[in-house]
Amino acid sequence: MTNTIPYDRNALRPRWLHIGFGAFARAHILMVLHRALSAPQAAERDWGVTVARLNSGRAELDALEAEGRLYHVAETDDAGVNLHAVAPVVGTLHPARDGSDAIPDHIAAAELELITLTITEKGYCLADGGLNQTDAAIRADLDDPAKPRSAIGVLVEGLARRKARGHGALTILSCDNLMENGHLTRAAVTQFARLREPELADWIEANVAFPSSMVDRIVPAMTEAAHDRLASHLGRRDPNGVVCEPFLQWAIENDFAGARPPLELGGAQWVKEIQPWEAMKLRMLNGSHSFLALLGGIAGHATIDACMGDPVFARAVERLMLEEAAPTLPPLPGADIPGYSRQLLARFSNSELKHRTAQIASDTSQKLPQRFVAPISWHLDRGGAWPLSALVLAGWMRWIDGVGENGNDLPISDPLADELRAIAASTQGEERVDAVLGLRSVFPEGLASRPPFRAGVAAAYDSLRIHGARAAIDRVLGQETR
Ligand code: CS2
Repeated sequence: MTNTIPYDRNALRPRWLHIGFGAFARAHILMVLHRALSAPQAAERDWGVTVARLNSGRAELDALEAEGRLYHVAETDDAGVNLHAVAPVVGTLHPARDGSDAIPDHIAAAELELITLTITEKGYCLADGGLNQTDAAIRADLDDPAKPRSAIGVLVEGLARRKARGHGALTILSCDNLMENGHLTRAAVTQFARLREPELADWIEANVAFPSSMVDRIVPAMTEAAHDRLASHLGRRDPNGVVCEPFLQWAIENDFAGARPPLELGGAQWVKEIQPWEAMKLRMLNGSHSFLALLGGIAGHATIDACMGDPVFARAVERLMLEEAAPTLPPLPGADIPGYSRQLLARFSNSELKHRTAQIASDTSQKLPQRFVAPISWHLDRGGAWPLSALVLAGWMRWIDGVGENGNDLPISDPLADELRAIAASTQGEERVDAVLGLRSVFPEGLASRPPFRAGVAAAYDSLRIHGARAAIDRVLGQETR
């Protein structure tokens, strides 16, 4: 049954703007606020959120308005379903519907205190830990800053208007799967601002906080089948409804510019040092996801739970976590790594989610750096073994052929799609390995130029080509790795 809303929606004020109203934000960011507002001990019950999309998604926002700004989240696993009506949204914004001034003006409003972002890795337009000044969207926004289209351009234009109106402190909180996502957001925003006007960059440095955060909840993109499953619980279709797992975690660096919502009442944790949390989640959960998605997809598994039903994949992913990811992690007092990995294996096996391998394999060029570059470098520095990580990189090289081992489609959806297709069309074997490892935005020179790195990846790619994904993994499992 849907629970009733335990807070007064009329009391909510637009103190918070969320950019990127996708499935993840609905089931995680807004859900945490919903829980916090619902907590009987909540003192502040006026944190309302305006939700925005920048490009696609206008129809979803229109549908949300039509539904009275309310949507449903079904938390589900093999034990059952918990259905929630989620209602902290107080407004919606889309440039194509509301004009290009709407979001920047909203950022300038005195009442706004917090902006959260789920714009995916590529939304930050980063290169080498800072702004990618050659990115086409960034160039276009620098040429016409008052009509921005990129998230960074929109944030900076909003902050310029906020400065002009004399309104102060604001917090911008990144909720994407990047290491030190707050620092990266600060770098992208202030560098863009400095290219526009140095004074604006100085103002941002003095007035805006960019805490980092680690977010975790598995929320597959909604499919027709998922909408049908949700409707079977809800009794009707909800265009903005989401199906997700029961697990939720949000660790947030306690570094806000002003007031902060009582997110701890919704399950979030305020932490001093975020890096160990980020590293643990990105390398253990997300790294394993890329392993299962790429190699499982190649082997013909359509979903993560199907991979987990295959004993070779299930054993391999546990070993990847415990032997290749865990040793590389910075210390996190109190962390129970074996328990965390057992919990991850159970989460991946959730057969209600139908999390598509092809979805996780999208944007792999944006994901590999934070999931694998540091762990592999760690092993190379110490002469450690990283054969399963090598297979992930090899899997990406194989994925771009576009067809899996069962004749299944392997879609290439990636900001580097054109380069990847060109590499796939013109290279094989060692040449393919060198061409992919030559993608500098993915593999930094310092790693790509290390002979044992290239040799490890080339051997994995060979094994994958000769034996196929499952047998290549099985051969690694059968070996003594140290
Ligand atoms: C996944 C993540 O698509 C992906 O790359 O690894 O979206 C993952 O489901 C979340 O980070 C879980 O918190």
